[in-house]
Amino acid sequence: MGALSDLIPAQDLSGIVGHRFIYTYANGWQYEMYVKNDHTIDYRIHSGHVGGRWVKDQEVDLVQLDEDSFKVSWTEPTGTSVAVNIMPGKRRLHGVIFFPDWIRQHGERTVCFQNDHLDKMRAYRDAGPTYPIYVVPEFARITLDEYVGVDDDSAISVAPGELPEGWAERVG
Ligand code: FER
Repeated sequence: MGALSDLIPAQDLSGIVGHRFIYTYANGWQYEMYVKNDHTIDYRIHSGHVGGRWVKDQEVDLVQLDEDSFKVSWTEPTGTSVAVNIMPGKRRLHGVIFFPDWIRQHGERTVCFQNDHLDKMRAYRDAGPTYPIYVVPEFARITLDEYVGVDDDSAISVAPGELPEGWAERVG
């Protein structure tokens, strides 16, 4: 029997916690994730199937897999599940989104500031249909990685459509 310390690598999350990432998937969908702390993200969706959607204080599982390799996983109140691998040094990311069928059919129902509509999202989730799950696995290029600091509620505080022109196109 091996010790747990042989199974679970030492966790240094400093390469990701407090950072804002803007990235564009190979299918053209552009996302922004702020890693607020080691168990919470805020995010905005700039374009794609549910472009315009934004969320604060989503609980996530965040781990370091290896040097320059992190994984963020969670389930939304809508029933969508997401697993994102982030390699900041390589400016590479891979996301897998598992959408319920009702969001494939009616993505616009989730396009809002979700925090103001949590009960409605859970009602949609429970009404379904859930299956077949619409799986979207894509690589992305990280175009912005900026250190904002931990637990900054101003990092993501307006809708994607309310940002100054060119804001998501900043590189760095
Ligand atoms: C991402 C892929 C999907 C992401 C968020 C989602 C913040 C959220 C999907 C949804 O609930 O519609 O890379 O990063």
